Amino acid sequence: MYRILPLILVFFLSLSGATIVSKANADANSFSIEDAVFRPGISDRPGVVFFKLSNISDKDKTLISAQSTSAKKIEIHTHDMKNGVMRMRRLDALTIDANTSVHLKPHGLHLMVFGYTASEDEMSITLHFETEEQITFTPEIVSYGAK
Ligand SMILES: [Cu+2]
Repeated sequence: MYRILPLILVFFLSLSGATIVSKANADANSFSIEDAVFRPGISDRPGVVFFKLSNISDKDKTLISAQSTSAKKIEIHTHDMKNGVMRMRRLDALTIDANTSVHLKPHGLHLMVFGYTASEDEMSITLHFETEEQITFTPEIVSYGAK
């Protein structure tokens, strides 16, 4: 009996895991991600992620967070001009209107990656939306100096 119980638990855990995966696959139909690039920071400075995020659904979608198992924290940032100086500012959320795209690019919107641990050659990032939809992508890792 004591041996069977953990097995049953594992079975139910894997069942719920499977549900999450299929939901994520279905949700992936609402979005497309193109030209995703991750530039790790030099030494322990934060890195940045750029990509084009398209909302290919008929409803507005709001990005509320991003995470990666290879980073301590990922924030949504934009740039503002203040007194003639370009400054980064953290956003709590980023809405992509129905059937439009946003471009995360240098000097504009970006994801800021803190505490990147380059333990593997690839990094996957999961975006979480207000609707509980999520999409995972793997940006190309490009170091500074490279183009
Ligand atoms: Cu930033």
